[in-house]
Amino acid sequence: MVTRLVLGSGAVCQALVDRAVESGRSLHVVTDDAGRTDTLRGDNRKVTERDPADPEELEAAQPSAEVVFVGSDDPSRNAAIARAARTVYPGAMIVAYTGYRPTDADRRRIERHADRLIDPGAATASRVLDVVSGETGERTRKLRRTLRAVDGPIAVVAHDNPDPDAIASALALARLAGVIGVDAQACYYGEITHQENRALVNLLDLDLRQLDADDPDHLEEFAGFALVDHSRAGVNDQLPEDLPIDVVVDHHPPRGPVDAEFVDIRSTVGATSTLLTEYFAEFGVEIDETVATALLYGIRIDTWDFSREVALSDFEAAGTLVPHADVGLLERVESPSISGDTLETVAGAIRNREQKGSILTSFVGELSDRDALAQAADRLLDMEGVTTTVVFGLLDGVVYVSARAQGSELDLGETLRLAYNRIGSAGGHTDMAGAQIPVGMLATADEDGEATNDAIESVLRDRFFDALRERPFELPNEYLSAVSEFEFPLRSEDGHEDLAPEGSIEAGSGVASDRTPSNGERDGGDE
Ligand SMILES: [Mn+2]
Repeated sequence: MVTRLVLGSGAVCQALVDRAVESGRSLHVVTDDAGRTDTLRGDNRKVTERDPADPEELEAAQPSAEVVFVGSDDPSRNAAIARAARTVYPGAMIVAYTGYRPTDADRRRIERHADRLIDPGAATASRVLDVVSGETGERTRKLRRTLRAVDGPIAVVAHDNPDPDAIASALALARLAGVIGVDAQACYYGEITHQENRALVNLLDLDLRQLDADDPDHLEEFAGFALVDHSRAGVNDQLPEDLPIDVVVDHHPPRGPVDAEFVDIRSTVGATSTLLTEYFAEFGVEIDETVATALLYGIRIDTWDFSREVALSDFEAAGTLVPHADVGLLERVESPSISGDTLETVAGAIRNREQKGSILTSFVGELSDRDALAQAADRLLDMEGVTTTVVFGLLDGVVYVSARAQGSELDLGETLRLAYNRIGSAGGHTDMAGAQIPVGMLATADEDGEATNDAIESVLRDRFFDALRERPFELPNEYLSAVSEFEFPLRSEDGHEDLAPEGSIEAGSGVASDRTPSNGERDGGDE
């Protein structure tokens, strides 16, 4: 059994412990914070009161561990704990939280001993909890181990007549294997017939091997096999049914038993390419332009340009890929329903988003095309848990606002009028509204009418939330809690409300809200 160890105490530790226990994982918490041990105690967890920064005490508390999370609120304390953990558990996967307001030096000291650093400012709440709850770390560790265990080249096989998602995933997994020193080749049976898919392969000059099932010896040279975008040998590929499979990465629910050393099937995401994009981040490998372009195309095709079966992680993956991808090349591959400019705007909106409850706001900076803003507001509305989107962008000295709502009781047109009519013009319907505000009208502008993006963003965001607050009688509870969360971004248990560094509101509020059963509220609100 994998031993999961949590060292330290604090709001993030508490959230992690609660979450892990909910999902049935057992944990061992070692902390010298006597005041915390009571709140940490409960089912499926052991709490030992010892100093985790002292190697001897740590070893006495827990002689061995596979996954270690370092999570106190204090950066220098986390550095000391990470060092002790590395001494006692040299082979463990160590995930360390930086704590609040880490200096660069703190960060470097923690990084020296940790495999992964969780930064409250950079990471989104869901990501932090996913990583610290150990799921992602363990998955990555196991994939690495499985690939490395293969003695010889691995064939990464796409399904027959592969589509862009299968092609990109095969290529990406082969690349990842290569990075950790394992020889691998992206392969497929059948034909790449679709004209756009051929164009993709040719324009990116993709290194794919076509396998020939009629040649009895064609698998001889491979020592291992991985399947992407499908999950069973002999089903939708021409491999022998009884061939031992090492790795499966897929997003389709399997129709029968899947037998492989490592299986990662997540049918909640829209594309296998999304999963591969995450592995690049988890492996700490920079995505090159070819792979990024192919993966982005894979996600777009499988989610119909983010309009169907799209999950939050698909958006996040696209947001990660766009800066690395050759978006112009994709426009030569096909005539997409979403232009390159729009895609950049949508990706920017995803990267800059802030979510308070179910309300998502984002400032995308300079626009090349007004229509892109409306499309961004539309597409972000498909994100899980989002019922309202408000997106801001700048064009020729005017700030444009596009807002969308779905399944909410909010009157967007009214809210935007209330928020922006005095400084610009605003209007629209309950579920779709917009506004235009000359930058010179914003109080933050100097004499030349110039204002920084940050200032514009905070003025517009504040006005929107102020307008929401002025109409409490129409707001369901969800919005009220979203608004108060916005004002008090982090409520740690010992009452410190000012611990969060600027820019960490997202992670802080996510951790706090994760402890309340917001799903129930949402379901109620939707009815
Ligand atoms: Mn797919």
